[in-house]
Amino acid sequence: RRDPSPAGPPPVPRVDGVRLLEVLERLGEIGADPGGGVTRLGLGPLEQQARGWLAGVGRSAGLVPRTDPAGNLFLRLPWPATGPVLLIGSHVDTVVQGGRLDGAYGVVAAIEVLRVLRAAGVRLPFDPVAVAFANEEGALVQLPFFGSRAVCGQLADMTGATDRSGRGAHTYLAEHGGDPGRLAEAAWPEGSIAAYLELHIEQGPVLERAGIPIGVVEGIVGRTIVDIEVLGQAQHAGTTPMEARHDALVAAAELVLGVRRIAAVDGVCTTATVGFLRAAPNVTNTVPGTARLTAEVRDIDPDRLAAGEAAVRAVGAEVERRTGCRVRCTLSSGSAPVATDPALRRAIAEAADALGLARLALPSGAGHDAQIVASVAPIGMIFVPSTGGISHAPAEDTPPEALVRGADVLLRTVLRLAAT
Ligand code: HGY
Ligand code: MN
Ligand code: MN
Ligand code: MN
Repeated sequence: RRDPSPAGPPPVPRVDGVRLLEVLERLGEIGADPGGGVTRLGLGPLEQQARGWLAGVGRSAGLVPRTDPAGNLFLRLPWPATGPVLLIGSHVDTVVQGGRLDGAYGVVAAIEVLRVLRAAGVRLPFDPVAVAFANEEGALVQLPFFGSRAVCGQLADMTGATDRSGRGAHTYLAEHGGDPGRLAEAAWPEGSIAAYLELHIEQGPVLERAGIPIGVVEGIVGRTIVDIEVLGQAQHAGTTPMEARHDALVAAAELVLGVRRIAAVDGVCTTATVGFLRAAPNVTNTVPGTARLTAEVRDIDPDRLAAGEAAVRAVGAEVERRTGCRVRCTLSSGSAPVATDPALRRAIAEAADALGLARLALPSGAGHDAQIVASVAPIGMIFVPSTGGISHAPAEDTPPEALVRGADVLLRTVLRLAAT
């Protein structure tokens, strides 16, 4: 009989991959579209249902859930706080006909990390708290990052947020688990968040093309959304001569192409997109009288972002001159570009290295709650590859083993931060 080998350091805990994938799968059933994909709009009933279900998952795993007046869900360990809060999470709302991973993955992984910490009885010098921020996408009520803005005390520009029919954020909140009268209480005291970590799918093609499993996010682009209203004249489609028309949809079409050119041809900013367009009265035999569209521009550089917005307004003025339709541009909402924290980037990189996973530093072209939290705390973000680079669509996917790897990097990063 050989002597037992001397006891080495205890094994570093790993996430339960099967459990992680199962929770993600079941969460994806809430708001599942019949034709594939998920529609679970922020501040609506399905986001509330998702939050409630996750609170139940956490509770049965021994975690302590809490929902705040802005509709944010928090889950914490069942013992007294051991220090300042390390917030870990993302969002559970989706765009219309989105995927099952955007946001949801980061929340489910954060909960999995807490379950592992609880089961292993790991005490950290900070208090890890999982969060599902409300209405990150702003797909229904057009104020993206609603929940994270509330946590960061950025309530001022929230008051007028409505859906496209003018129904206010407050009405939605009151109906679906929030409390508009106590919204200010959602703000955390200054200095109470030590750091924020967000794990997310890349939503673009870079990692998959490079064959690299882990992305260390360097920064997040800023975004400006401009609402555009086109006022033409509704007229009879059969009797109005072509040269006598003020066709709002034709003007909108020129706007769509003009906005595209800002980024695609002139390179003023990185992206410029018209994603929403609605003409009225939208009938076959009437020349369209009005149209509404949104132009959003993005860049990691604040000056280029500002130049992108100015270019959108210039395109509007030019189309107005040429078409004789009135074109009104109004700033809808915006977020500034941010950098991630160097120490958190280092911790993520070391976590990936310890797990033997190749990594790549890259910027995020998508917006994330992290960029709002960056105004009050250092932020770090981890990416995993997106199959075909597709997101905000039903085909959004990431191989299961890649999802598990990302969650393990998140867990390792948390443990790493405790050791430094
Ligand atoms: O649109 C975005 O960048 C994000 O997914 N909210
Ligand atoms: Mn998204
Ligand atoms: Mn997201
Ligand atoms: Mn008629």
